[in-house]
Order: sequence, then structure tokens, then C-alpha cells
Amino acid sequence: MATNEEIIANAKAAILDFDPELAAELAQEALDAGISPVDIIENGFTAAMTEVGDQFEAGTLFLPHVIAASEAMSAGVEVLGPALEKLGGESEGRGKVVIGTIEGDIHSIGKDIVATMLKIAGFQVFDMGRDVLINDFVEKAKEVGAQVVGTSALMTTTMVNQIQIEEQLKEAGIRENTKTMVGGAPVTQDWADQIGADIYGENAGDVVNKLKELF
Ligand code: HCB
Repeated sequence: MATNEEIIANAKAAILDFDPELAAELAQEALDAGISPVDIIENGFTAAMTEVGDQFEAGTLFLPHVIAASEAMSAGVEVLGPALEKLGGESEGRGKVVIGTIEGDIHSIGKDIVATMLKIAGFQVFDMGRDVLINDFVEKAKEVGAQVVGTSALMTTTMVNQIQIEEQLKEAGIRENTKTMVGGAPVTQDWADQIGADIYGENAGDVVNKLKELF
């Protein structure tokens, strides 16, 4: 029988082999073995996606490979969905979070994971999707009275749009009552400080810890 480490390593390999059926099977095997769905997402699937990104950048993998890898990851995460939801319910109504991928950017996998983990932690999450207009974030925050507006940016060309969130929330007169959160692979604590965002989320676990501390 495979050890937990082997199951996680195999799950990572399934993404690197672009195999959605195997990723789904291994997600189920991980749950049956009592491995936390968070562990398999972070140490199996996400670790593989990081490697795919590095190889894409190095020119050893191409866009169709990236698409196939993200489809395999989605197939695996789908199986983990019910188990992730079972982790939830510890404290309903912690706060309202409007989240989405920033204007111009269609990457959604990381944002989806953050949104799921926040729901599990008891936050009310308004997931705006991807390539969300800055104005739509602001309007939604006003409409629901959000405590947090979180944006995800996966590209150096789109992270600059996070500055617009700061500016437009100020113009709408709601910046003082709203915390801003930024995340995504090229985003850093330095960037958050530079643009005046309140929270930098390095990964989904970090986001949940920081927002739990605040609310
Ligand atoms: Co895409 N892509 N891509 N891509 N892609 C990246 C991001 C590059 C870095 C790859 C590279 O060159 N090394 C690169 C960007 C370079 C740059 O910075 N300028 C890139 C490019 C260039 C592109 C296209 C332009 C390619 C093209 O068409 N020529 C195009 C984008 C077009 C557009 O947006 N307008 C594109 C398309 C795609 C897809 C569609 C094939 C696919 C996305 C599928 C989807 O999301 N539904 C994709 C993918 C998968 C990637 C990589 C390989 C992985 C991203 C990912 O899902 N990681 C990525 C390489 C990389 O990032 N290393 C590559 C896994 C998740 C779990 O990690 O960092 O997103 P995460 O999220 C973490 C963390 O950051 C944090 O928590 C999450 C969970 O722990 N977090 C937040 C995330 N959002 C947060 C928000 C918060 O408020 C707080 C915390």
C-alpha cells in the first residue's frame, strides 16, 4: 500500500503527466487514506502547477501543456470539493469578502482555491470570477458592504491594475472601511506595501490565517 507521501507525489506526477482521470483517482485515494484535502492541493497539485509554470517559462513546455495541466488539476480539485466543504462551518459570518481575478487576467485556479478556503473558514465570499473590471469590484463591495476586497493577479502586466483598486475604492469613499488584499504568483509583500494594500496573501492558508486574525 502506498504511503501518504507516495500518494501526494503520485498526485503531483498525475498533473505533470496531464492526466485528469489519474488526478481524480489519486485525489480519491488521498481522501480514503485520510490525507487532508488541503495537503494534497498544496503539496501535490499546486507544487506540480508551479513546476509546469517554470517549464513553460524555460520553453520546455508550451501553452497546450499548461492548459492540459490546469484541466488535470481542476479534475483533482473537483473530487476534493465535498471533503473541503466538510472542513467548514467552524464559524459562520466572520465577514464579507469580495474576490476575483483582476481586469485583463484570466488565471483563476489560485483565486478559486482561496475563495473555497475562505468559505470553509466561515467567511461570506462573493466570487466575481476572472478578468473582473475594477469598477465591478468597487460596485460589488458597495452593494454587499464588504469588509475585504481581494484581487488575484498572475501576470506582471496585470498586477499593476491592483493600484486601480486602491484608487477607485478611495474615489468611491469606501476605502477606509474596506481592507484590500492582494495575491497571485508575482505579487509580494513589497508590492502590497508599495501600493498600500492592507493584506498580502502568499497562499490560501496564509489568507485564511490573516483574515481570521483580523475578523
Ligand atoms: Co498562464 N502564465 N498564461 N495560464 N500560467 C503564468 C502565470 C506565467 C507566469 C507563466 C510563465 O511565463 N512562467 C505567465 C505570466 C508571465 C508574466 O508575469 N507576465 C503566464 C502567461 C504569460 C499566460 C498567457 C498570457 C499565455 C498566452 O496566452 N500566451 C495567458 C494569459 C492570458 C490572460 O490572462 N489575459 C495564460 C493562460 C493560462 C492558462 C489559461 C493556460 C492557465 C490558467 C487556467 C486557469 O486559471 N483557469 C495558465 C496557468 C495554469 C499558468 C501557470 C502555469 C500556473 C498558475 C496557477 O494556476 N498556479 C502560471 C505559472 C506560475 O504561476 N508559476 C502561468 C497554481 C495556483 C494554485 O497558484 O499562485 O495562482 P497561484 O495562487 C496561490 C497564491 O498565489 C495565492 O493563493 C493561491 C493558492 O495557494 N493567491 C491569492 C492567488 N490569488 C490570490 C488572491 C488573493 O487576494 C490572495 C492570495
